Amino acid sequence: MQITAEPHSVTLDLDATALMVIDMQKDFLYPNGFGAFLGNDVTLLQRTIRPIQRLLTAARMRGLLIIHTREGHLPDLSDCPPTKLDRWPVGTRIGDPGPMGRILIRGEEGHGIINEVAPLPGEIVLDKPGKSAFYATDLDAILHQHGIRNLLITGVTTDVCCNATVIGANDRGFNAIVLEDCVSSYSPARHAATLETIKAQGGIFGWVTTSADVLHILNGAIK
Ligand code: C5J
Repeated sequence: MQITAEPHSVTLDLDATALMVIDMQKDFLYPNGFGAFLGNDVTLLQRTIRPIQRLLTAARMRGLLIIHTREGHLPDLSDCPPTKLDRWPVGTRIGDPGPMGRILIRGEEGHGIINEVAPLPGEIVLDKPGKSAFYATDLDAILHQHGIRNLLITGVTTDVCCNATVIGANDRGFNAIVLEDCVSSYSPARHAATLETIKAQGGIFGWVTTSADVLHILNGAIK
């Protein structure tokens, strides 16, 4: 099936396609989360919630593999490299007490996925210590096991974890198709620049499309 995208349309075999919902965590999206505590405008991220909900519904109906990710670390921080700790002032570091529990620590309230796009039982929830969903996770093996070649990329933030995952996917031979209304950044400028880079030079890292284009295909293909 051909899907409208930039820089050019892309063939999508739905049986070889997974929906990735990246880091839709309370700490990033809720007004009482860590992102807001740092002064970010979380409403910029919240605009992704409705389109992701619609996609999840259609993907579940079509039987697509759905993979949710969460960025976070073990309580003893043994999986957290110094590069993720040292650059920020004490009080705003991973593991410090935040408004919704210890910042980006597995099991804390803020680390959880927002209620609006909560995973259903049986859906994969991948805990990742890095920005890329491929780093120190079983993602590559999971995708091969399920015969997946295409990844529909949604979640937050466009410029950090979504982008790192797109680049990781491209390097490993997976097609990354980013849904522009389903990803967002605390910075509209970085969001736009990231999408521009992904689709530059004939699709150097992947493709950019919209949820409407994907829903059109998914809803026409419900089994
Ligand atoms: C994500 C971040 N998920 N911005 N993390 O993008 O630190």
